[in-house]
Amino acid sequence: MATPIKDVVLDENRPKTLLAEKHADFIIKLFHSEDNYEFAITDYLRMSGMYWGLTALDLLHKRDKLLRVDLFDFIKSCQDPESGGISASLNHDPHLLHTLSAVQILCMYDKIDILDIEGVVKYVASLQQPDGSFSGDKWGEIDTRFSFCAVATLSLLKRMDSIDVDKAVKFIETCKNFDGGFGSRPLSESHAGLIYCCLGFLSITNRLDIVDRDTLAWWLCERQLPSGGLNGRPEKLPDVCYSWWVLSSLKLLGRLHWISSTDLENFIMACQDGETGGISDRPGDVADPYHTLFGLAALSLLGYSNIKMVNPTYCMPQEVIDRLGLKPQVLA
Ligand code: GRG
Ligand code: ZN
Repeated sequence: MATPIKDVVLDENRPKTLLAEKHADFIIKLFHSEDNYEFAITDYLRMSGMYWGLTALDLLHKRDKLLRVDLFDFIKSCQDPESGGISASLNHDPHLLHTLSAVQILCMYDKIDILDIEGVVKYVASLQQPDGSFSGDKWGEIDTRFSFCAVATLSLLKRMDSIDVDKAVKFIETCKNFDGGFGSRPLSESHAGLIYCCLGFLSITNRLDIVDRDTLAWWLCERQLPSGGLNGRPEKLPDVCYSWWVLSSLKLLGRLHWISSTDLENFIMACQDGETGGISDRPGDVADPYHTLFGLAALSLLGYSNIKMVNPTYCMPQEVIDRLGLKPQVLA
């Protein structure tokens, strides 16, 4: 039976070029909107939100437009002195996702020393389970996202020695599916976001050899729809964030050329908001910093001029990864 396709149609009057200035203004405005309702209700994802915004701004060569020293005080105050983990915001529980985001931001600004680094290392190591997997926090949810967050954080800190890497790899291997993809746990459905997490994990641990390369690359390139956009799994609508999760995965597999870059570029451009700036999941939807970062990062992988080169494993500027001397694995 054929797989039903859900897609969108791009409007003739859609934006066709990159609205870089507008996107920078959109991000900067978000950093100055502490008093509004939306800011208040997104407290639970503040640290990752800051990583999305600051990375987007940096990729646009506009980092200097936002000089706020209180950012670093805020990050420092989110580190829990007891566990060493970092939370999304003040008075929240520490979590691996926000620990990684904080470490990513501080690496980008070369300010990692403001943290208690031993505390972070101890926190990440404490979340590894006997089967090699990682829980996201002390409450115990297991997910391949957290395996990625753990090794991304520790590799940025050059402390991979603090966990059992072989066991961590074995757990990821148990999440591999018949279609070459990976899910959140053993026997879970393949999903592009989790495929990125598992390939990013294997790139950092230098174990991309365990991947069924062409089976997976085929599944990934099948995510492209007639609109040019990519979905995260069969029968789903296209969404700009999958431009990153799918494309970075194809890049790690050395198969970026298996999708049409012109069609994807058209789709991402069509998701820009010409009035407010920013990029949304689909044309006409409300823009947000998450889709703005992943749209820009995908354009960077496509070689778009005027956007800094992004690293496909860490989703950080390549120049930062080079400065740290990291060489995550990428298949030729
Ligand atoms: C440093 C870039 C970076 C990432 C950190 C958090 C994380 C690691 C990656 C997230 C990966 C991701 C997007 C996982 C998706 C999880 C999931 C099963 C989402 C379900 O999505 P739906 O059903 O969306 O809401 P679709 O598009 O499938 O309809
Ligand atoms: Zn999305």
